[in-house]
Amino acid sequence: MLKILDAKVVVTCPGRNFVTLKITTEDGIYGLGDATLNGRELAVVSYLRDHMIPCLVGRDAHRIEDIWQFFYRGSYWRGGPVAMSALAAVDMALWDIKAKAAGLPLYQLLGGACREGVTVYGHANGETIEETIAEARKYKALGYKAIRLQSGVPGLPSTYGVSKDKLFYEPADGALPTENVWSTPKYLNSAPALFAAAREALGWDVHLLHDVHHRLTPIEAARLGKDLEPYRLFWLEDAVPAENQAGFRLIRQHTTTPLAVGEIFSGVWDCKQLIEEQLIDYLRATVLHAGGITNLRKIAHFADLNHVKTGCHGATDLSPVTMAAALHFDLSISNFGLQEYMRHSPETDAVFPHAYSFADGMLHPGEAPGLGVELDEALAAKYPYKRAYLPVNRLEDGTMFHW
Ligand code: CS2
Ligand code: MG
Repeated sequence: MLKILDAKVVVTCPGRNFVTLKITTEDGIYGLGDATLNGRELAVVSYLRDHMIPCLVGRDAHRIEDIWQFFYRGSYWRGGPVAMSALAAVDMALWDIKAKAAGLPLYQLLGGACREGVTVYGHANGETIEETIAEARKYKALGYKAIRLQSGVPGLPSTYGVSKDKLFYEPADGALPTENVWSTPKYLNSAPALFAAAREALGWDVHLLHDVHHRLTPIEAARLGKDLEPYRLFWLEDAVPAENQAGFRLIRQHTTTPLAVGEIFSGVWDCKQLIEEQLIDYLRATVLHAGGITNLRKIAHFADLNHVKTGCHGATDLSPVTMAAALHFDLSISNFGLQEYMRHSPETDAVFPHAYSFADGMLHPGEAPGLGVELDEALAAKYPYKRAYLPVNRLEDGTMFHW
């Protein structure tokens, strides 16, 4: 028995908001869990502080699966991004504790390493094709084997994934939602040219990816997939909003461009049909938003039965705690595909010192016991919460659209 004595939520904003759960046991061992939900952070803070922590104290920290089931089934109102992010934080912290108690890096408790390192992809973006390719060259020079390309759309003032700061991308940019403008015709006319130029400039020994960010209809996505086939993308991400999983059948009928989806998924029910019918190639679900390591392992094993690989989300709004947990998970599963790695800012890295490191296009979680991440609470306290929203998107005629 490793009795939970205390659990607390730390909110900090070293350039962007992060929500961290810290669970401490009677032996003094503590574990960390990330509970950050970009733009809705305080909802998860309350879900943890007001509803979950009172039920945590006094339980045996070793009983991870039982505690997971207690909070999943016991909440009655199952699933969704707030509850599953909160549950994920508890789960990450308990796995951190268990591995620290065993004196092992977490991946060793998850079955050990299936590979030498975790191949990651970086984000190259620019206002123009030329600027985007120049950024991509920098990532190639850094040793990345896979690079996501996002470029400005001629005729639009801004678009997803194109940021002022080229190395640290943070979309939550306003105390109230900023309004972006979108045009699918302008986008569809410009995207293929980006990849034609990219293959010309970068060659074929680097994986190229692209994030549509939920903005097409299935037939538009089918057209884009066909247009991009000559450039052999590693994946085309979030081609359409995925609430209607059957919508992916139409895309699949028209194109062989590999499809990735799932960074906003809360669990297996968001992707069961996508996986069973092999409507996607990569599942983007994360340790943070899909209910923790306990849940994501089950989903990954189910995906493995259907030729679907993992491709965990790893944007800046997932803290280094999630990045570390993802790396232990990625190292330990057989159907690993690719890991997103949007570097955090130096301020964030100072608040969350960590053992994971980058070399030769891969990240490794390191050999520190547990997740291998710390939380500098004194430094965290210097960055108070600062409300920030993700943008919203309207079509040129003002119609509300997907961001
Ligand atoms: C994006 C994210 O990294 C990605 O693939 O979809 O940047 C996403 O926009 C943010 O995580 C939203 O908070
Ligand atoms: Mg994405």
